[in-house]
Amino acid sequence: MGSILAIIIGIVLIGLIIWWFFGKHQESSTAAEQGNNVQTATVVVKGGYSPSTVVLKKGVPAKVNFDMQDHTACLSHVVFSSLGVDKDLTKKKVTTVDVPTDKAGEINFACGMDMFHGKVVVK
Ligand SMILES: [Cu+2]
Repeated sequence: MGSILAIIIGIVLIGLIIWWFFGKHQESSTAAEQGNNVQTATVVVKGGYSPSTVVLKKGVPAKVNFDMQDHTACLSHVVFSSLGVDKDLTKKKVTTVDVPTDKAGEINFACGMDMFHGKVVVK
């Protein structure tokens, strides 16, 4: 009996690994909340970024809040390499990154090891 169980566990694990690498992960996207000449969006950091895509309006100053709910070293930093931003998310529960919206385009961000990815879309 024990070996059958081990085989089943093995098959499930292999399935999970295949799904992780080749499966089409659902990408969540959220539009920023519009305020008085400011727009804000919150990304929950927990085993990844949720949502992984934030949509910002061009020309409105933007704040993207990273709500840290993860305890792994992997996600402890968020890096916007094109902006030269590298923030330690473990200092505060919520860390705000000011994102420039002067031109339309995509700004990518990632964890400190470049394993988890998200992006900000300005349009
Ligand atoms: Cu990482």
